[in-house]
Parts: sequence; structure tokens; C-alpha cells
Amino acid sequence: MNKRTYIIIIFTIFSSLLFSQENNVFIQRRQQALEKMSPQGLTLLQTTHKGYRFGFMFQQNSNLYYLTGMNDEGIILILSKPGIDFPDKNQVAHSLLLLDPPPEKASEKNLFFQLMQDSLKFDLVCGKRELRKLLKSISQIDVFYTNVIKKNQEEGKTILEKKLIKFIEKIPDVKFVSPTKLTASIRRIKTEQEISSMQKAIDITMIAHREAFKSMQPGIYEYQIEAVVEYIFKFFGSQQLAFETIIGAGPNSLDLHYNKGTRLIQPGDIIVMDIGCEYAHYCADITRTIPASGNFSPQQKEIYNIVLEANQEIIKNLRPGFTLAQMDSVQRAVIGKYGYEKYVRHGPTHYLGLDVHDVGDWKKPLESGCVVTVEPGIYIQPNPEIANEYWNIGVRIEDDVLITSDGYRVLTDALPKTIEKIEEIMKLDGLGNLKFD
Ligand SMILES: [Mn+2]
Repeated sequence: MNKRTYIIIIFTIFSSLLFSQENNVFIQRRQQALEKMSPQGLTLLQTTHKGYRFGFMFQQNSNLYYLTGMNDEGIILILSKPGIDFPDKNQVAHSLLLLDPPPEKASEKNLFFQLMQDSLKFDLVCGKRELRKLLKSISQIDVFYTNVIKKNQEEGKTILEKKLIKFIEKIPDVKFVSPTKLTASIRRIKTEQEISSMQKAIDITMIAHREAFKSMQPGIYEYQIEAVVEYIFKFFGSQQLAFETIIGAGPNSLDLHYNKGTRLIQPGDIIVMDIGCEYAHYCADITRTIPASGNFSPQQKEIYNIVLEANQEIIKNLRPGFTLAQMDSVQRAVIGKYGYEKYVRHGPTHYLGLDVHDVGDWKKPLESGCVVTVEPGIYIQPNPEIANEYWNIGVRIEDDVLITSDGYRVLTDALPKTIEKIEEIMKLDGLGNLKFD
């Protein structure tokens, strides 16, 4: 046995042990996506950056990750429903992966491609240079599922996009469809593995919330609480934000997507903290609303408890068959009962998963395995119809909930949300109380 054969055998045994079980999931997902494609359909997905902020690590495009399990930059996935014919290879390939080998493997790239192909179970793995050749062997496409180009997009084209546009122009009547069409219904139902990744992201985000409760005080800037939150994320092993951290104090509590963080927190402020990290690609999304001084004012208490009642009432109703529209009806019924319905500004839910606003049919009744947020809110702009003690009170309370076969499981259950518990935790010292000599 020569050295090369020996290395191949060792690598194959090692990689099949390492990847086999996990890989089956991705092979199965590619198979499901292929089944959903139209008869002459072609899917082409390439790496796009999903990263949110400098200082956090690269994160793969969600659909591409979902179908490959790969977090590498610069990869291209091709799925062909009719298959791409390779006369010289004597095979028809339905699933193909294009990537360039790392520099240290460049001299043995054919061996590298072969090993990747065998361990990841693609019909073909080859270099990105082969793209032109591959496209040439495709004569007919009815639907093109891609995240690379949109029809008529002219500006800011990459080399890949230029190649594809040239190729597409030769095909008459091709329809462009988002690749999410192929993955959404599968991604909507989470596996045990996905739920455990989400739970880990949620656990870290709950620690960050507790630390923010303890650190909150008048006289510091919103961005200092943001720093505490993101320190905890990184320290506990999250490499990416699920979305831009929202710490909105006083009037900023009314701004649903506020992330400037520049306000000096005032004693009477209420602060909406809508935060979430990612873990193993899966997102957490949790909101708590707390008073700057550690004690809610009577008006803040009143509004807070109405939102809390809406949050709890929606959760109580969750089970397979319940709809997202019904969740909104519950929010409006509870808040309306107290006369605050006109201060409701958004629906109380979205799917959660690889993306923070995850894919999935909004009209379909909930099923076991769906994960949704429950996030009712009241936002009172300064206005003459209400006493000024209520002005600039924004309250949102958001939990992440898994739908189970007989009801629900609140994945964020360990994070307190009653006024008593929040005020109690706020008495403790946190990172925000650090003093330097
Ligand atoms: Mn949310």
C-alpha cells in the first residue's frame, strides 16, 4: 500500500465517522429541496455574508447552511432537477458543490475534491472555475432558484453574476424564484438538534438579560448596557448577533428598531431591551423592559402588567392548530380591554430559527416543531389624550416558544418577567457597576 492510498483510507474512515450521522440530515434536506423543484429547475446558492457587526465571526447564508451544513466562505451549491450530464464522468449529477481548495491542498486538488465528494455525499465536488463548463451543459431551465442575481439587476455585478447573466440571457422564459420557496416549509418545523442549538442561544441571551438587569442605572449610556450584553454573548461562546442589539431608553423605548445607543439614561426612563445572540447558526430573540432606577413608576407598572397579561394569555393558547392571526387577536383583546389598543404597533409574533425573522407560512396553523416569538407591546407617544406621566412609555415582553404535540414549551421560561422578580434582580450588582481606580 503506498502512502497516498493509506492517507485516503485513514481520511475516509475518519471523515465517515465524523460526518456520517450529521451529514445524513443535509443529504436528506437536499433531497427534499430537489423534490420540490420544478421539472427543469436549477438552484444556485452562493455564500453571502449574514454577519451583523465588525468583531463577530463569519456566518453563512441560512439556506446554504441548511442544505450543506458548511460555514465556509466562497462556496457554491448547485441542485439540478433533471441532472447535469457528464459524458466523460459517465454520470448525471443532481447535487454539486463548487469551492476552491485551501492553498495547502492546491497541489492535490483532485484528491481533495474526491474526498469532499465522498464524505459530504455530493454527486460532484469541483473547483469554481468549472462553473462555466457546468452551465454550458445545461440547455433548458424553467425555474431558476437563486440568491445570486435578480432579473434586470445591472449594477454592482460580481464576476459570478456576470457569468450567470450571460448564461441566463440565452434561456428563454426562465422564471426567477427565491430559494426560500424550496426550504421554508422544511425549515418551519425544527428537529431536536435545531431546538437544542436554539436553546443554547436562548440560555446565553438569558444570562445577558440578567446581567443587563443588574447593570442598569441612571447616568450611564445605552451603549454601555449594549457592551455588557455583547460581552456576555461572546464570553459564553456565541460568535454572532442574531440582530442588532436594541437598548432603547425613555423616548427610544418607542422606536421598534432603535440601535443607536447614544442616550444617557435618565432616572425616570423605562428601557426596552430586545436582544439575541446566535449559537451554531440558530437565533434567540428575547425582550425585557425594565426601569432605569430599579423601580417601576405607577404608570409604568400599569402598562407593564397589561403587556404581561397579553404575553401570558397568548402563550396559554398556543398549541397545534392555533394561528398567528389568532395570536394577534388575543394581543388586541387583552390590551383593548384596558383601552390601550391604539398604542399597539405590531403583531405579537414571528417564526424563529436560522434567521431571527425565520421563514415559514404565516397563514398555516401552528404545528408541533414550530418555534415562534410571543411579543406583545404598548408604545405611548407624547400626546394630549393621555396624562404626561404615561408619555414615552414603551413596553414589550418577548418570549420564545416551541409548539409541542399537546401545547407548548416556553424556551425562555427561566428568565423572570414579573415586576417583583425584575426589581429584585436589579438590586444586585452587575458588570455595569465595575469601577476602575
Ligand atoms: Mn422578535
